[in-house]
Amino acid sequence: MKTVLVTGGAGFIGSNFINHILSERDDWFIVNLDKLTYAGNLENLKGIEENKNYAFVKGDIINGELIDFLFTKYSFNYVINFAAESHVDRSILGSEVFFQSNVIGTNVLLEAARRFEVERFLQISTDEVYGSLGAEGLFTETTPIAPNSPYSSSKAAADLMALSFHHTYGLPVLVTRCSNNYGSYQFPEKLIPLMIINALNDKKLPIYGDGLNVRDWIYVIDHNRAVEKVLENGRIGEVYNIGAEQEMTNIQIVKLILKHLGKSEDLIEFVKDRLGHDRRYAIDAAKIKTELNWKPEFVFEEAIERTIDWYLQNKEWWERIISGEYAKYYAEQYLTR
Ligand code: NAD
Ligand code: TDX
Repeated sequence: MKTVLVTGGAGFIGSNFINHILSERDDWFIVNLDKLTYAGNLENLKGIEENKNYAFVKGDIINGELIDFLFTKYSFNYVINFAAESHVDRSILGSEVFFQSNVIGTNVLLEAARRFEVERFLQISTDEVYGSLGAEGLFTETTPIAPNSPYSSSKAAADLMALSFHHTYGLPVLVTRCSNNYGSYQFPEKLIPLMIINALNDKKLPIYGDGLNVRDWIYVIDHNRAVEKVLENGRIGEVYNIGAEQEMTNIQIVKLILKHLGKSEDLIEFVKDRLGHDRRYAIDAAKIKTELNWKPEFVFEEAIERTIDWYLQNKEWWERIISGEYAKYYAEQYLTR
């Protein structure tokens, strides 16, 4: 039995991870530490509280006292740090909380992991740390780090700090850099859920700039299976890219969503571009495929339909979000441009 600290487990990827692990295995005891920011939602984990291999703690990863208390209480074998402020647009509106949570928070966890001698520490990083690509080429693990937004620079700082703890102290660190995820429980500020929900509500779909920016999409379950593999079998001190070779322009994605929902393309509205908008991300995932025998199981066309259907069937989940505290930000950011 391993005790595993999962931070940020009430968010999109973390909650999918916990639901996935606890439905497939009973050799992990998971402590989910989450601050429950606007993006954290315990509804994503409905029913899990009953599981004997699960405990939830509401708290901030920058709270060193709490972190020490939890490491003492649970003697964690593994740490997986999903917790982060994750939205690029918000980092452009205000960067401070990104540095608090993403950089200082990661540092607090690394310091505790070092003192309490955990067996493995997995830092969930992102492909955005590599910056932006032109029309050709892919990010490999040796591509120089060159983040462009306050979000991605905070993630790059955390990523490099984690690797430095391996180099300096021998902390058993692993880092994953994944491409854009989609799937159930994604907060409706991100492209895919935002467009689905706006289309369902016959609201305009705001596409930044010319809509030709490219992202490389992966279904959240494929990402999480890769996380599980890297944590257990990855080589200590190594970085693993994760991606599903599924590049799409934003306009392609939006048109596909409209088609699936039977809505008119007249809903599309081109709006002012995101400041410093990265043009293209694309991941070379050869290393994880050859070393760890991982490959994506889902093809985009099916998994996006599954995702759209999930939002159709879980209207209450997102209606509570867009009518609650988040409503003001949502209205200002996405409905009035
Ligand atoms: P999310 O915003 O949906 O969830 C983040 C979670 O972290 C929330 O539950 C929030 O409450 C929690 N959190 C934030 N600050 C915290 C703090 N200081 N202490 C404790 N909990 C805190 O994000 P997501 O999309 O699920 O992303 C999860 C991780 O994966 C992030 O580290 C992100 O950088 C990384 N990532 C995301 C993607 C993507 O496409 N979404 C791709 C690659 C990497
Ligand atoms: O309203 C929109 N209109 C639009 O054109 C929104 C919200 C986005 N976009 C564009 C911007 C990007 O080119 O769609 C693309 C995807 O945008 P986001 O969903 O905000 O994702 P991105 O900026 O690519 O970052 C995501 O992937 C990497 C996650 O939010 C990060 O957490 C992750 O690290």
